[in-house]
Amino acid sequence: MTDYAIGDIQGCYEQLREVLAKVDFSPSRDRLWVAGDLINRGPSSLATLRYIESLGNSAVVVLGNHDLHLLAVALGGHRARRKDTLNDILEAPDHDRLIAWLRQQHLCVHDPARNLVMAHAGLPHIWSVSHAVACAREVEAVIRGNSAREYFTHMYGNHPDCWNDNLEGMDRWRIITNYFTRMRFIAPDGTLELSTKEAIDSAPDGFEPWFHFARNDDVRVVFGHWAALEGKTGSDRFMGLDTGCVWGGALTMMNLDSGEKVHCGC
Ligand SMILES: [Mn+2]
Repeated sequence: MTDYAIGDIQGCYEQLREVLAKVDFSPSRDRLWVAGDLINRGPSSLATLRYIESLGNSAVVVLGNHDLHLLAVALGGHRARRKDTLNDILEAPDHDRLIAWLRQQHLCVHDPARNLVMAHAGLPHIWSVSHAVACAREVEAVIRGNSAREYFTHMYGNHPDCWNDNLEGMDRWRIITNYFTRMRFIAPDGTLELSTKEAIDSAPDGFEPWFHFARNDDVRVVFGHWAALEGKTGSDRFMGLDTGCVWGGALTMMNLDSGEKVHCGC
């Protein structure tokens, strides 16, 4: 069995199948870790979602901001945006099943045997792994439960912009969601800066990429979300897999045992 991790697919279904074929991926034998943003912006969101759902236990999936956006449109009364390519999913006969499946996915997964965490945007230095997993489980329960409609209606927003143990309800759910799915630049105290999306050298004053801060552990992190990094973090520990497939870059998949990467141009 080989475990592979893949970055933001964003509906690039053909490239997904191409990169899987390159390693002779077999769901009966191998496992695919998907770092979020399965859908949106690309041409084949529905086919991508159906395929990953069909992998069953052979897929380990965390939700990205685009996946949450689909749920916010489907459940939270938000309108699709002009650049969204979600209509094929919203109008699909198996829409309800796909949405129900998406609601069961994680915000963060931890594999202690591999000393590995996967989250779409990353892991903030202010949280231990166990705290991060506990925070993820809190919001995952909301997404699956009776408060989902309220959560998705009020999910969007940049405030609060910093973690605080005393936060409750929607403010708490929103900041946890933003750490796991939208974070790029962060301040030493954990304050998020969510408007800058460019490369590392564009850090606003007082902020650094989240993976520049020291941690009290040596956990490795697989993440996506930040295409402008072009897969480079300057550290083997922090594995950025979003190489901007949907923007004309490449789809990147990594063998989690060997660290070897396979690419497919888009
Ligand atoms: Mn993203």
